[in-house]
Amino acid sequence: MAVLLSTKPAAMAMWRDALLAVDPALEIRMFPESGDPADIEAAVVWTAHDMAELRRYPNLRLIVSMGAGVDHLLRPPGPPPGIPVARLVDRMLTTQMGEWVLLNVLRFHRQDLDYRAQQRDGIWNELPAPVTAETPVGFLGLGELGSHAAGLLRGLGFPVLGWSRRPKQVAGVESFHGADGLAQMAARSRILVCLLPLTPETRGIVDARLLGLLPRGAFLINGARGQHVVDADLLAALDSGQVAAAALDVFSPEPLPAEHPYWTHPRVVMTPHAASITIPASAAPQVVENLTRARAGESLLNLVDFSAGY
Ligand code: OXD
Repeated sequence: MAVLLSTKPAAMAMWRDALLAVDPALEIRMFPESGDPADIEAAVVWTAHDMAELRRYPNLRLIVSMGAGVDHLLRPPGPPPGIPVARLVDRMLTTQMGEWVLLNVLRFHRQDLDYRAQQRDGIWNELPAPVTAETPVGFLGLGELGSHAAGLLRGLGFPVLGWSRRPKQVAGVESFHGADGLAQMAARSRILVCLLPLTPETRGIVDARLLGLLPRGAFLINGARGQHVVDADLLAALDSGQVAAAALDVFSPEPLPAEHPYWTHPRVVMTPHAASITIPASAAPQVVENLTRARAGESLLNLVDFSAGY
């Protein structure tokens, strides 16, 4: 039996080597060279893989997303019925995202965009001192990534608020849920960080209404999916000053077309979906563990809940 890998060509060999380092007995096939479809028992795939293609493998018993997000697996037609899907919950992914959030919160909190602009123009001018304890940071999403980043900010003394679909308690975080909770949290968030899973309910959640509820001059940080943000609404909010600046790692579509206004907007800081990149050597042990569990008919680690969409 074999494991099918499907990802960017540059990452394929790294994944193969990482899986073989955990279990040298594995047979690895690299898509599109899948060999006999009957051999494939697990598919470890990233965003470009077509879910219809996975219906070709009659003995498939496990699908694994190569990242934390699974929206790509849930796109129509979705995974083959009855095949369990697992996502990655990985310390290195969580750590990287925490660092990226921290970088951008501090960038905005410490007026770095303004100081850079002043430096460019040769201006020596001290801006008002930022007060950490008076700068609430609101998180959309309190899953693995959100709770970890929230904890880092809490440790620095920021008041931290968090909104999740279902009620959730995270130490040191004032939590909100539901539509009313979202509005209450937004009204207090000087910096809004989106780390939500992409589901039909969260698509377009960062729209003119939500941005309009933020305190004037708030900041947006999006490390989740481009489809969470209504781009025209964000650009309008940036241009009116309702949102002072945005840090964006994710876009719709990706790569972002060269003519998109974000590229040159003076108040947008971009990274190319690089906030948190899967390191195969870190993720491989849980993939192999899930394969062992799937073979034994045991419950999987980080199983995707299709009803919740993540
Ligand atoms: C992920 C991502 O889902 O990198 O892990 O976007």
